[in-house]
Amino acid sequence: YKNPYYASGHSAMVHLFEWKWDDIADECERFLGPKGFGGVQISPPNENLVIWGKNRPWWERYQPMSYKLVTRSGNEQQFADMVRRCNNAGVRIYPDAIINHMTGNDPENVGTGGSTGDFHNWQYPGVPYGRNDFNWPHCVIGGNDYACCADRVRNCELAGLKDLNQGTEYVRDQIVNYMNRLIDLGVAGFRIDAAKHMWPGDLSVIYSRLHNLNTAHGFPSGSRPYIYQEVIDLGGEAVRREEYTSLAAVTEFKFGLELSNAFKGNNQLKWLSTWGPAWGLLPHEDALTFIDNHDNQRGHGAGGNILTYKQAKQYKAAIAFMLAHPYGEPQLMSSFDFWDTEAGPPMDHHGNIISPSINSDNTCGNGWICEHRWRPIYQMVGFRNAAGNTGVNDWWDNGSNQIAFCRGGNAFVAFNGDSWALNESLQTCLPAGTYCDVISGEKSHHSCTGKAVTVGHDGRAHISISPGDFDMVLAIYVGSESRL
Ligand code: AAO
Repeated sequence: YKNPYYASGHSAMVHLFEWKWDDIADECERFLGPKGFGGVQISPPNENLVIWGKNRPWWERYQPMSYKLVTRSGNEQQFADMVRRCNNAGVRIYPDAIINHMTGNDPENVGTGGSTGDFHNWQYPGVPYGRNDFNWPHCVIGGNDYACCADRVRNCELAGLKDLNQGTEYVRDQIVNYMNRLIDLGVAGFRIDAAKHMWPGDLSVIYSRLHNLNTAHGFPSGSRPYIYQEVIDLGGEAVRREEYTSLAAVTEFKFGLELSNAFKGNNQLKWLSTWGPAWGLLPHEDALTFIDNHDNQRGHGAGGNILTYKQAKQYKAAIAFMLAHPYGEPQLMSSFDFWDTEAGPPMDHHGNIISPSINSDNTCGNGWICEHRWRPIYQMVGFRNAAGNTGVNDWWDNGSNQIAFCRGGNAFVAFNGDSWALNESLQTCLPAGTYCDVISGEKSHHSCTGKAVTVGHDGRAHISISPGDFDMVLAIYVGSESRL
């Protein structure tokens, strides 16, 4: 469950938060596949409660009404079409699986697929679920429970959301059937929402009953789904992430916190020479890594103190470090613009999601940020693919916030987080030649639109990044030569 089964030569996953299936299919073909992205995390594909009372907030999708594949993102046929087209483009699909709970006690009770419910009586006829399928006696997780009481974290309701009992065979069957339908349609794995709130033993049974990935979609026979479980563990809680790593991968929330801290200037970049488990992070193969996610970019979940698209220069540098470094399985966030932390995606007055528009410089419009289309970000996916499974070598730092390292003999990156210029002759480990920095520009007609770096026969090159530069990063790799 720890192999994402990316197509060869592809890496890194992007969360296309609240995107429509048709738009994701287009994006796989026109951008993600050609740029070498490995996969897409999609918003929950199953029917959710429609919440007009809060003007269709983004979080209505975390309140399931049934396992019918009908949401604002599209219907079952559009879902199937997206998975097929993305797999053909070499891009895998990972749905967000909401299997811990159903809805809260909202006064509205109709879902995106037309299912209704009677929440005060735990009735969800669209599945169907009834009172016996939920944990009993009824209780709600309190803020103090996280520190003391693992049983309450798992048996009581998260934020008042009706808490399914995954210990019963009937509930397991409904969940397994739902996930297997998605696997048969060609998905490569799942994010397990709120995994902390489910018993590892129950999850283990559910995972063991999942089908192998569909060979008709290009997966090797016998492939198990890639599973990454959402467990927020910054330390000091009754439930620990290690309880889940024997089952599958886990979201590593310390990763984004530490890198945000460093790239905001609160911890010197030179310390990143030991980046990885030495920082208290999970073992490499257990960690799904990211800077921000859809919760903490807006103060939900592990909240606050995280770099997001709103601090673009530092954010791009933190993302570049994540993609340049071999540790972890990186995931990128692709957001819609927001100020109101509860607001849903760009939508018309019927509540239909408005598609992103695509500008000539690759960026998006119509209220979509599309961080994954920012040049320094997508170019670093290319860097990661060129680096392959090499390690970090030839680490250099100035004793402060200027750092640089190589990935084998294929790729070189430098960062300047100091308030003075980086101007050094450094070992790049690359064959002699002239390379285009993929951060300040790109290769175009045998020349560079940004900085050009000339590597000598000893592998050394003059590297300069001044504090006034648009980005604090410089990156070159075998493949970014100005002439080939
Ligand atoms: C909505 C309304 C609620 C209403 C509810 C039911 O907002 O007012 O009661 O409906 O009617 C999302 C939204 C929720 C929304 C929900 C359903 O975020 O606001 O509720 O949809 O529509 C915990 C869970 C974690 C969860 C996170 C939000 O452990 O699994 O809360 N994330 C996922 C999704 C998320 C989604 C759900 C789960 C539900 O990613 O989008 O909710 O499907 C501590 C614990 C964490 C805990 C947080 C927040 O964190 O460790 O496990 O996350 O508290 O309660 C420091 C600490 C850090 C701590 C944090 C906050 O940073 O270091 O550990 O402070 O105290």
